[in-house]
Amino acid sequence: MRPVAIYVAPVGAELIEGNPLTAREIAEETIACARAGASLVHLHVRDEQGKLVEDTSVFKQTVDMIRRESDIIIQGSTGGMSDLSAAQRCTALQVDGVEVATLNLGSTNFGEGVYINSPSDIRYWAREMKARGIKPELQIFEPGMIETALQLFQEGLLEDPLLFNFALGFPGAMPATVKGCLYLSELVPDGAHWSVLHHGMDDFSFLAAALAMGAFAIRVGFEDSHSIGGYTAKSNVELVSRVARLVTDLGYRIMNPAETRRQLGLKS
Ligand code: KMH
Ligand code: ZN
Repeated sequence: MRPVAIYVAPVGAELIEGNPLTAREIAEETIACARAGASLVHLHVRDEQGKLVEDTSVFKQTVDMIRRESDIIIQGSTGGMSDLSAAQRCTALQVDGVEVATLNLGSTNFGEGVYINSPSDIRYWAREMKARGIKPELQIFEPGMIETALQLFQEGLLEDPLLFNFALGFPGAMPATVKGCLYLSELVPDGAHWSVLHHGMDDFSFLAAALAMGAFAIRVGFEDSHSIGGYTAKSNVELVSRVARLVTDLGYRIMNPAETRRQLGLKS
């Protein structure tokens, strides 16, 4: 049976009911998601009001609480729309326990907003990750960003295995369609892994198609959507459980954190 990983991004920017915000709430939700099958958690450096900040105190407490109970892989974010500088956006990399971090490979519109990731900032974050032995997960919003990743690989800023995450369905960016996902999957080099997140998640069959196309992982969570295939979830655990059921119903098996770590080539 092919192994598949489930990632969870539990904290949304929208302050909806059930969105965990305090260190304890995020840690408890993450631990419950790990029990439901998630092997990696994607976390931003936020304060307890959910605002993206430079100060890592809530983030550190969250990581420590998770670590006491679970071996889930911790992914820090260098992304998110904010007024933070490039240096302020990567304070997660300084926190013990962070093994993977997102690296956004270019700029895109999000609705009426503009999500800026300039080439010089991308190189800066890639260097910071390399210096700390933190594995980048390459956030891809459109096909040109894969080209940029391959360019950074040529420059020695990225190493094998390359980990791609196709972030699809954001308003104004590449939609979450089967053909689009297939096209992106064919651009990634042999030996690389790719995963998907579907902003809004109105079409559950898209996730099934991504799995059939060879997705290494599916990411769900309130950061990307609190509904799934028309159903509004009350917690991240519900989203993880729904995807876990999909994975096993399709005849795949769910990877635990240790196996996911090995497959991703993580050092820790
Ligand atoms: N929430 C999206 C903007 C990141 O944090 O680096 C995708 C994302 C990027 O998770
Ligand atoms: Zn994020």
